[in-house]
Amino acid sequence: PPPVRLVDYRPYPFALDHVNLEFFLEPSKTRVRNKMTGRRVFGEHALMNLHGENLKLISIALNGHILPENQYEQTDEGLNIHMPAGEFCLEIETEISPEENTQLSGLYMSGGRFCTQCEAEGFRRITFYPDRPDVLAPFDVRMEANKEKYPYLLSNGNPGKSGDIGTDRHYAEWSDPHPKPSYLFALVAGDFDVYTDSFTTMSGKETPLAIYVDKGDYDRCAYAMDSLKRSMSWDEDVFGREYDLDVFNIVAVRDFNFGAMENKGLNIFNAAYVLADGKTATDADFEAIESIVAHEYFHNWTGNRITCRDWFQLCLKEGLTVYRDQEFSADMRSRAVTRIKDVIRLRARQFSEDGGPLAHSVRPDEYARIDNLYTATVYEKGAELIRMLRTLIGDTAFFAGLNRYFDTYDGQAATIEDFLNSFQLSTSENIKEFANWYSQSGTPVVTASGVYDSIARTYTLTVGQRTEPTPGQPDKLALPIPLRTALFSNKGRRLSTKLNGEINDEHLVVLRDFEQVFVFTDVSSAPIHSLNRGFSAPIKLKDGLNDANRSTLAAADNDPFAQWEGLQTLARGLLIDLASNEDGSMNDRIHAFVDAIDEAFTAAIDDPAFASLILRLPSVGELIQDQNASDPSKFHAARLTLKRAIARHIENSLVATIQNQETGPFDPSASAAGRRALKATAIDLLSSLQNEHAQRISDNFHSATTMTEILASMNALGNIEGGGAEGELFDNALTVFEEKWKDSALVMDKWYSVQAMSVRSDLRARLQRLCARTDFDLKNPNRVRAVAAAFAMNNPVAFHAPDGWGYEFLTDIILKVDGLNPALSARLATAFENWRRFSSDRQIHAEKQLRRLDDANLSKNAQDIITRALA
Ligand code: HT7
Ligand code: ZN
Repeated sequence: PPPVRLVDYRPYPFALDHVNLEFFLEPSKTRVRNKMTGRRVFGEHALMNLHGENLKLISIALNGHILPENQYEQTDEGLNIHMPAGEFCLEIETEISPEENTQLSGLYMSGGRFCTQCEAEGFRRITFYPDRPDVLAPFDVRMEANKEKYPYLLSNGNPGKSGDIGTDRHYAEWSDPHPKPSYLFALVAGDFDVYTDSFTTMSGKETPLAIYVDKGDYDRCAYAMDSLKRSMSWDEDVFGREYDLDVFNIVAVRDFNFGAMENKGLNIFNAAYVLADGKTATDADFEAIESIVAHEYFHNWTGNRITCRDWFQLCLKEGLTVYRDQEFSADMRSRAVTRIKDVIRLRARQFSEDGGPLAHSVRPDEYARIDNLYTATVYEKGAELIRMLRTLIGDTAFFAGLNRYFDTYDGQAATIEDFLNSFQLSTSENIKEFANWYSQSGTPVVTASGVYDSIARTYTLTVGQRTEPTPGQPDKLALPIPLRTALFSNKGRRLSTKLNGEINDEHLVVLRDFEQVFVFTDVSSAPIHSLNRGFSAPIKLKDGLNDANRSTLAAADNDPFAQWEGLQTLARGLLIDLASNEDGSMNDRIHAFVDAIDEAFTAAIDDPAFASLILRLPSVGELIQDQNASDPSKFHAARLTLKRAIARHIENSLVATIQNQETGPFDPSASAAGRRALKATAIDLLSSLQNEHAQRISDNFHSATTMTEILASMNALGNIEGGGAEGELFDNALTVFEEKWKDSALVMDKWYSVQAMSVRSDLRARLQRLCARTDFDLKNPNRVRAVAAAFAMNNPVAFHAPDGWGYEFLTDIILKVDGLNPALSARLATAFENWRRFSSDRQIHAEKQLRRLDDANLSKNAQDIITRALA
């Protein structure tokens, strides 16, 4: 089918004034009565197009009369109805089968409960409807179901009447006064444990809050609830946004394609991002819960109150909301550590997307399948654009622009143009060129070089930008790139200098052309430049510095991000060279690097979360991004060499860190998590010394009291490559873990993942065994991802095995999943996105599997990814 194009956008000719939905819930046959009242807004003879998919049509009535068949036509996409002029009341009854819905889009069953997922185009799988984000209406919902099996009946908005029907059935009504698009509709019916609390909003309104979870999970809700209350309070304090309904509900479900969904007043979550306690969740889990609960809550304003005109504008809500959740996490935790983690994630996921065949702009102008547009580019790069905008126009104009946007577009479906215009009206900066960041794909590469004139005391910094061609965009524009810049003396002292008439020890250099020269004056000594501090722009920087300069910056820079970045750049260069030099000629550089790491690590020891990041080396995935014909196993070997050098150098300190036992009750705070993060890093580094510390790590596994440490130890044992005794330690740990947690699906997902990420030689057989287990459920996305995504995304050595078995293994899973859940199979297929970057032997194997997928007559979602990957 032809792609959907932004230029083809046309407003809908009808407006809906009200939608009334009635559900008669049964797993195999649910009846849906949909009554829409509205009117034609323009176009005299317009047909009314209603989307519909997998629906059994029972009846249609228009203005109280059954509609004769010649007044409408049913197509593969839905219904087209000949409408009279003026107002209408359209009533449609359909039947659906939630229990047969394995796609997890529309109304489906999860763990015996009814739940929905309507974004992006799931509502059309519930009833015939203009399922597009620019058609907004207030909804009233009535649900009827068996009372014993489904005691809780929930939907959007505020609760209304409820009561019994006969002896075994009951009903509940909900009313959402805020006009919303269909993708924000939600319904849940089932039996739950309910964790309640309340929040008093800034205008003094007490709002009941509830989290609905599987029976038995009540004790694992406290952190999510606390995160929710902190999010509500933060959104008032920082963005002035108040909650606007009488209640706020969250439901956790086991089977979900994504992290969570921001349905108005009724957020539905993947249980993995709600449930946590000190025994079963890692610190990463706690951090993710805090961030996702906040993200979905923040959507109430950025996404729900103001929504997207069409799906091309997805970044309007997602980029802005990710930016808001990142700022929230930065305020709740360490700002520097949060920023570093955000950048690691951006580099791992977005930069690789932007540099391969799936590259697309933050606001694309066409797409084949909407589900495949929920990408790191739309989300993470979208957030970076908001951050850059704030840097460019300053805090005052930024918040003025946002408030203008909220005031102007509240209750509407908006575009990126509307959004940017709100800022343009609030700043004297011209942000016209900034819009190009939304339409141009690819990651700009920025180069810098400087010349010092000791007589004139000037430093002339020449900065250039270039963006490689991406699919459909051979020629690139110069983008406005804000680079926070400081100059340091070669002794590591930050220099106060003058740029554009302003004296400061940090300047904002805005690169607008392909090449530009910036002259700093009053420069007291030959400087070393520190550019893109805080990662002020999502670019790749070739800073023109040598290793000695970078070591100086790493030791001296007062900006923790810049310090960390200095070490990462050193490490990246070293690892890339190490991967192609196996003759020991690199020893001096390795020693110098290890000394730099040691110095920075020692200086950071009072901030364990940051110290653990100092010890982190760029991942294999990051290293291969700018390489061609690369062999991932060589990068893995290079990392291992460097990890060993670091581990040997600070071995005593690492051992002491591991021996530091936690006491007292579990503390989920960022500082306690930081201590555990350092311990996990110490375990990982010591495991690089192979069996020397295997017993110590195994002992740590058995004595550890937190999931973070337990998993770090298991991961480490799984990464000690030899067979023999260490293999037994790994297997023994797995057995103990399984025995303890076999009844907890979310914990067992971790057990699956640890194995899928192991580099041990028995991995292939192990994976086959895992997939043959009865609890390896292809219908459960968390379980499938625990094996397939963990393997393909986090185990580059095995996934890119020289004989191609890793590619074949993933392909086998994609083929099995696709018939059940196309959104999931398509996402798994993205693991092949950079197949052309690898050595020719790998390319041959990858292409063979891609062709296998291409020939398999897969879903449109998966086919879209495969076609683009092969193009
Ligand atoms: N806005 C939500 C997106 C989402 C989604 C998209 C496609 C398929 C399933 C989905 N579940 C949720 C999530 C968010 O960004 O908050
Ligand atoms: Zn979102």
